[in-house]
Amino acid sequence: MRARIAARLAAVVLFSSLASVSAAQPAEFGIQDGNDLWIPASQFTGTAGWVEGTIGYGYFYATAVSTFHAGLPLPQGAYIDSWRAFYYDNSASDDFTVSFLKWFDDTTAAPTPGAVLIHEFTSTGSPGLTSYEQAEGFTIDLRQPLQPSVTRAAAADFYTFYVVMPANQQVQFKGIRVIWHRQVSLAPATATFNDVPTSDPAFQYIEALAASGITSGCGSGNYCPDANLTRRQMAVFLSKALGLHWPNF
Ligand SMILES: [Ca+2]
Repeated sequence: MRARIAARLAAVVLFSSLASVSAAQPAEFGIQDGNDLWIPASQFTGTAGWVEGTIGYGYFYATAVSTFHAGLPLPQGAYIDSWRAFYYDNSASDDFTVSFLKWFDDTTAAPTPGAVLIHEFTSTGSPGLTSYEQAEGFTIDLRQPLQPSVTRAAAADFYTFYVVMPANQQVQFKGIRVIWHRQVSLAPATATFNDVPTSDPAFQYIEALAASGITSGCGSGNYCPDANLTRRQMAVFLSKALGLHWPNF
């Protein structure tokens, strides 16, 4: 029994030390965590079908000059730290091209989808198996060009990666990795609560809580920023913020 307790204590100590180590690293939530989104070439659809290549596992090429798109499924306010395209270019005459685009609906009587080019990369020469990284620093905004009065139903913007492939087996494409993280939304211009002016050091965060329906303040147009939080209020804040709790199945 004593050995078992000792083992359990050792496990607790080990777990505690692991916890203290991981405390210095980002957790799988919050605004510091880098999320890793992998979009394989097989998810890109376009003017021709892919052929799986023989050079490296999971590389694809096109049998005719072709263009391919893949959507970027990120939420509003997601911050793109960087993206990396994995490709194979061993052709002196043909190259691999990838673009990062933002698309939006035209609102005129003859609507035509529009696009804004955010970044484009084209390989050159015959470097062989390689990849390209683009540091982005870009916030996903699904409201433009209709902001700030856009409604959720009217937000038609989306982002894509756009790949142009030559008809050459010596140019192949594997996929794109996107690193992104969450952000707290920017502070609004005017204050919601009488007692939390725009100059308050927590203004941005209190406004974000109010805008997302987590709190409506303490009454009479106030938030009571220096009041104590009860366990009752803590439960409401956490449950609303995390969408708690649906049972597993
Ligand atoms: Ca080339």
